[in-house]
Amino acid sequence: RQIVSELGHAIGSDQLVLFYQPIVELATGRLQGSEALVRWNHPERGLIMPDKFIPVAEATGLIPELGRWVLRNSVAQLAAWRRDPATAHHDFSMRINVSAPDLQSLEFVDDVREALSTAGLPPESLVLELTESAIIQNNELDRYTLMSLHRLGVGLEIDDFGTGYSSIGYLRKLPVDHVKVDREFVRDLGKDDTQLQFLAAIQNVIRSCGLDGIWEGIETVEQAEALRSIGCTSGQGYYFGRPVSGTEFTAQLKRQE
Ligand code: G
Ligand code: G
Ligand code: MN
Ligand code: NA
Repeated sequence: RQIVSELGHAIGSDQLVLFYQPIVELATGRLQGSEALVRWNHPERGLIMPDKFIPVAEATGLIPELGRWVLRNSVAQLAAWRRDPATAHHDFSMRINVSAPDLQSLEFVDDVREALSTAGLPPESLVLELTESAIIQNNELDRYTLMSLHRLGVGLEIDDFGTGYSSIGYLRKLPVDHVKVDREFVRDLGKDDTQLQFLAAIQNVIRSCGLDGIWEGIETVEQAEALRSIGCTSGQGYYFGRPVSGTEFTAQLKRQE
């Protein structure tokens, strides 16, 4: 269809843009990193959100090319922030979303290694966000790719945790470092008295597996405070900042210093 050829063209002609959303330390509000979120700046239709074109890219084989574009550009942006003394945060990391088909490509690990070395960044400055379904496909190639990425030293994160159909047993088995808990859990805070205890139990499971939990979808100060009160350390959401353009995020970084 038309969108497929247009998207193929868009990737090669600077129509994609990355927005960035802050990830903060809940206790202090200190910036820990950002998640890169792609948008398509279509010449006629304006800014198109990823839920409209990522599934198309996944279904039509465009994902590896789109993923490489996101990888290179996000890492270049992080390097630029680190180079400029006005925006340099030494332990600030970049998170990118990785699609299931990316893990099935043997070149993906090489792409990641090359993007980091071109940008002159250490592997731990990049965190790859993978959905439960991408990570639990249980095939040898995915497992091999995951282990290779882990050995390379990039951070691995399970995204949208808790919404899939997989068991929590894999938290102890997979080579992941971070778990981003799906925003539906925070959204339901305040619906009844037991929800906060339920979130505390999730956080305890994550911690007891030696993993770092990131809580997304935080929209109010009350939600941030409640999460902090049960020992959650990292968060993301409109309360701390919406996804914004690179220019705007750079301005926010400068204000933080
Ligand atoms: O930015 P927004 O909240 O609209 O993102 C919607 C969905 O699109 C999220 O699930 C997010 O993970 C996904 N997404 C955003 N950017 C990218 C990207 O660069 N690559 C992939 N594969 N998915 C992305
Ligand atoms: O699936 P993933 O976690 O990558 O999705 C990120 C998406 O979540 C982005 O589209 C972003 O716009 C959205 N998002 C980020 N913070 C919030 C929030 O506080 N509330 C809601 N409803 N969506 C959010
Ligand atoms: Mn994500
Ligand atoms: Na998520």
